[in-house]
Parts: sequence; structure tokens; C-alpha cells
Amino acid sequence: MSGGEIFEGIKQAFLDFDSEAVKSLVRKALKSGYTPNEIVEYALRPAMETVGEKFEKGEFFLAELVEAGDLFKEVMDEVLTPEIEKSKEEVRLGTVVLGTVRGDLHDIGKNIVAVMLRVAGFEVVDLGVDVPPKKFVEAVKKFSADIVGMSALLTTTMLEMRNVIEALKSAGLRDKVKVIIGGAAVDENYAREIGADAYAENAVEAVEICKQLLERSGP
Ligand code: HCB
Repeated sequence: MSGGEIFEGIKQAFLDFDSEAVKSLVRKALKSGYTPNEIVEYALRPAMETVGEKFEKGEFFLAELVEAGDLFKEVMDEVLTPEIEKSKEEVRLGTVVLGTVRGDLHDIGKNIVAVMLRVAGFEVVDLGVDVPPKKFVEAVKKFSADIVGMSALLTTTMLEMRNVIEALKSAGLRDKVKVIIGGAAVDENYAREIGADAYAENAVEAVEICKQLLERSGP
């Protein structure tokens, strides 16, 4: 089976909500040498995008969105996260305060970013979902964070990212922390527009960018 065939197989099994087939194919992909990130980016995330499109077209309903979320989490918890954790770096980089912004309950992507950052050596303070600006600010102070990472998947909640940046400014913290944003609702232009330091397309990019941001804020 080629990479393309394995990824297509995973995607199809995912859209059939066949969890055993998904997990077995994901294990097969790992054995064939694909990284957890490649499996997320080329199979699982595209499957989620198709679920979203079907939801938009009225072919899937909220029940399928929930089921897709649960299935993704099951594959992460049982197969991919343990695999990612095998490559944990014994270094201590900076502290990242991470959360999904107020009004938004999507946390799958944010959780992947958290795992990847921890494995790379970052201390991650995960504030969870539906996080108001005040909580980001408090956590930055309490943990002397180097970086704030925000996630948003809704066009309505992405607006909250600007509020968090404004709250950091009001608390006099904006020049002490770097800000990175991500999630399906946002992009590079939006990051620039709201005054974030960076946008990351995926979890691997988020780790690389956080390392660069630390270098830029270095002594
Ligand atoms: Co949700 N939902 N949903 N949903 N959902 C989306 C996001 C839509 C795009 C689907 C669609 O219509 N096409 C849509 C939003 C449309 C819009 O705003 N324009 C939508 C909607 C409408 C809704 C509800 C309003 C539905 C309703 O109730 N009628 C509702 C809102 C609830 C709320 O948040 N207040 C809702 C609910 C749900 C759940 C709860 C059922 C479930 C989430 C479960 C969970 O997360 N625990 C869900 C799901 C699963 C989705 C889709 C299908 C998948 C999201 C996902 O997990 N993707 C999504 C469709 C889509 O995304 N295209 C759909 C996979 C992850 C791995 O990708 O992009 O999150 P990611 O993360 C990447 C990347 O962005 C980056 O790294 C990750 C790894 O590569 N990254 C960061 C992420 N965060 C980062 C932060 C950083 O600092 C840096 C990088």
C-alpha cells in the first residue's frame, strides 16, 4: 500500500466512523514510517474537513460532528499521542500559555499543539476551551509565560483573539510575551491584522515558530 492509499483508507474509514479500521490503518501507517504529524495532516485533518463540509451541506448533523470529534480523540489518545511522546526532548524551553478562545469549544487541534510543544521541551499551561481574555492575562502573570498560544475554529470566536491581545496590552504584558494563533478560522493575514507575532498552520509549524519566537525574545 502506498502512502496515498493508506491515507485515503484512513480518511474513508474515518468517514464511515469505523474506529477499529481507523486505528488499525493508523498503526499500519506508523509501521510504514509515516510520522504522527503526517498522519494527522494528510489523513485525519482532511477527514475532519470533509466532515465539516458535509455538515455545511446538510448531509451530516451535529451528531456526526460530535462523533467525529470523539473518534479523532480516541485515535490521538490510544495511538498517536503515545507515539509522539516517545520522542520527548530532555530540554527545557520556555513556557507557553495555551487555550481556545472564549465562546469556542473546539480543542482537538489545540490539544495536538499542546502535546507537540511538551514533547519539544516547552512547559505548557493548557487553559482548556472557552477561555476569556482575563484568564489568559492571569496565567501569563502567574506562570511568567514567554508565549501565548490561541486557537479558534469559528469565524465568530476568532474576533476574541484581538480582545486577548488588547487585554495583554492593558495589563502591560504585551511586550513581555509573544503571541501565536492558529485554528481553521484564522490565517497569516488575520495574525498580522490583530497584531499577533505569528500564525501556525499546524502543530509542527507551531513548535518551530515558538522556538523562533523564543530566540527573538532572548536575552
Ligand atoms: Co464544529 N465547526 N461546531 N464542532 N467542527 C467547524 C469548525 C466548521 C468549520 C464546520 C463547517 O461548517 N464547515 C464550523 C465553523 C464555521 C465557521 O465558523 N465559519 C463549525 C460549527 C458551525 C460548529 C457549531 C456552531 C455547530 C452547531 O452547534 N450548530 C458548534 C460550535 C460549538 C462552539 O465551539 N461553541 C460546533 C461544535 C463542534 C463539536 C463540539 C461537535 C466538535 C468539536 C469537538 C472538539 O474539538 N472537542 C466539532 C468539530 C469536530 C468540527 C470540525 C468537523 C473539525 C475540527 C477539528 O477538530 N479539526 C470542523 C471542520 C473543520 O475544521 N474544517 C467543524 C482537526 C484539527 C486537528 O484541526 O484546525 O483544529 P485544527 O488544528 C490544527 C491547526 O489549525 C493548528 O494545529 C492543529 C493540528 O495541525 N492549530 C494551532 C490549532 N490551534 C492552534 C493554535 C495555535 O496557537 C497554533 C496552531
